[in-house]
Amino acid sequence: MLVDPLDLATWRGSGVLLMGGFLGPERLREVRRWVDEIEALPGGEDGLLQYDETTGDGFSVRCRTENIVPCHDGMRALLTRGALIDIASTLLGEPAVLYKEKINYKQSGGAGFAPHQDAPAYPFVRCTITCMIAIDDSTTDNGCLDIVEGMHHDPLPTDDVGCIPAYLAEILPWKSVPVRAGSLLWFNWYVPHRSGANISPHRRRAIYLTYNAASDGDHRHHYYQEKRHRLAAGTDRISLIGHFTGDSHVSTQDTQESV
Ligand SMILES: O=C(O)CCC(=O)C(=O)O
Repeated sequence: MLVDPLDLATWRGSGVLLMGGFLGPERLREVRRWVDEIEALPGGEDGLLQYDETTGDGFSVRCRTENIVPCHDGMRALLTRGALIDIASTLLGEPAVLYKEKINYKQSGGAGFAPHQDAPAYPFVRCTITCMIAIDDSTTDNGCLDIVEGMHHDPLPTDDVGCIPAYLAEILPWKSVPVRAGSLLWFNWYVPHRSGANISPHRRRAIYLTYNAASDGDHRHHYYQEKRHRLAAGTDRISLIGHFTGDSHVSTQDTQESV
């Protein structure tokens, strides 16, 4: 899939690009099956990072998986070859390389994310762009992203956990961005974003792929080493910044209770 030149103007002007219908119905079914397989894998296998959260009603549920590429052939092919990397390269204006990948599951009752830019969480590179692949319809009820368009050129101040301070977040012009399952939402690392809890009865899964320009180097391995190192000191964080508003913990179990 190529990015049409008009959309490139939207991308450059806003730092955000919605691309509908990337995964057709059959491909979406296949990717959903992969997501189910990955969610059920035990943490630690081939470096897989599994994170759970305790929801308000006391259930421990999977909230995030990272470092998927070494563990899943189908996902590795989808994320590192073909159309997605081609689009990432077009949007970056030069060849792209995968920086990191994750699935956020946002189960029913799952928590949201505080206002943040991605830049403080992604060391070693000058810029990243992220692609959200909606695995389920992402809606205002189940915690779709809210973003601020046109603020994609500069870093904003951060609070003590690396997020956008409340005094600033409350005056930004947030816009909710529902995304249909199978569609893509691209945004660059300075785009302010946040999301609410999932107050619907159904899960809202999304894959997030982050790419950097190959001229900045291939840092995927380095990033995961750094993440393990920085988060080794007994923290329950799921990221290098403290944006997740839920009660998270690294998964130590092979199986989990489900809602
Ligand atoms: O999945 C979401 O609701 C938001 C995710 C997000 O902003 C992040 O993982 O950095």
